[in-house]
Amino acid sequence: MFIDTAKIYVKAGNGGNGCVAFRREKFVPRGGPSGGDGGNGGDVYMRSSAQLNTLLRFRFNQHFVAERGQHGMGSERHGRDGEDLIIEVPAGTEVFEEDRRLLHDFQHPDERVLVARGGKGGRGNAAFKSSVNQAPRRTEEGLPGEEKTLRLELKLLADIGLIGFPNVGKSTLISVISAARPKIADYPFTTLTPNLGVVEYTSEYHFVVADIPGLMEGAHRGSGVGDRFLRHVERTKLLAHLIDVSESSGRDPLEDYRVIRRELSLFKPELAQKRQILVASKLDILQDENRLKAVESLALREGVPFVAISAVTQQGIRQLMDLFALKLREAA
Ligand SMILES: Nc1nc2c(ncn2[C@@H]2O[C@H](COP(=O)(O)OP(=O)(O)OP(=O)(O)O)[C@@H](O)[C@H]2O)c(=O)[nH]1
Ligand SMILES: [Mg+2]
Repeated sequence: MFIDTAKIYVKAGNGGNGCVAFRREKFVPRGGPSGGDGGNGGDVYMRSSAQLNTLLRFRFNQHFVAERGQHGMGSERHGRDGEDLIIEVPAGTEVFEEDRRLLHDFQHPDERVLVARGGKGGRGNAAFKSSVNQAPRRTEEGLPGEEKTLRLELKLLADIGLIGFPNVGKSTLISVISAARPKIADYPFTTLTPNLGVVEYTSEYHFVVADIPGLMEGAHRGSGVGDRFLRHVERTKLLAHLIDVSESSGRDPLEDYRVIRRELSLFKPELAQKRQILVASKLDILQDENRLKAVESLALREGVPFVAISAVTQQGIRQLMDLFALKLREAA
């Protein structure tokens, strides 16, 4: 399981100090105490969002400090409370205290939890007036807001699953579009366990791609590395089916398509129903253009979005990422 982690520092706002003041009125020689209370410091909350899917944003922003309360003022005016701060995290995030104690497990979107409480504002001298002390000079200081270091953990779920025959270039693709560095080699079944990569489509929008071991005829019965890994793409929103259109596969690309589709439906019909994109790979070493055209018209007939790429020359990679982002938004 691929786990995204982040460490952040949160600090709730300090309370504002109480104020010492006395009324000054024209004909009143000794006015009463009039220092107002300080405002409370802002709290820090965390809220889970269905829109976020990685902790990547915390790589650039690790400090979260809520506003302090305003100090009290004369004429019994109270300081304004500090604004609360809300930190958005992906649903699925677990939040731990420094001692590894679980503070909260955000299982669903729109959960809101207090993680650091703001300091209470101090009372001004007006609050200390009593029958025995008509002119108190006493005030309280605002209390400090809570501060802590939190560790966030998120089990990444893939948005997109890369599937296809062995050796068609799935791992090469994920290494080109993300920071994942899986083993790549010119033999089948190089990949034996799934790899996940985070694609930073824009600074705000990221998605997670899973590269799984290659499939083959009979995979649903356990041939090759079998269908064990198909469950890793069961919860994805989109499948990208890679087909090596070059002669180097030694197979017919159309037949490859049919074999994989059949394996998907034999494994689980719902998988075959999932949204898919057809990706023709290894364009740079393709000789007979008709092989590409055949796959393109197949995609047209099946009504499946289609992109041709070369992970080596990067041709078509941008279009593929645009299509991924577009289809994921449609699926959301
Ligand atoms: N010329 C060319 N070769 C590529 C391209 N993409 C991948 N390859 C080569 O194809 C071979 C297989 O690539 P991998 O990325 O390991 O393929 P895979 O689909 O992950 O294979 P398995 O893990 O075995 O299922 C490697 O030798 C790659 O260098 C491409 O766009 N052009
Ligand atoms: Mg691989």
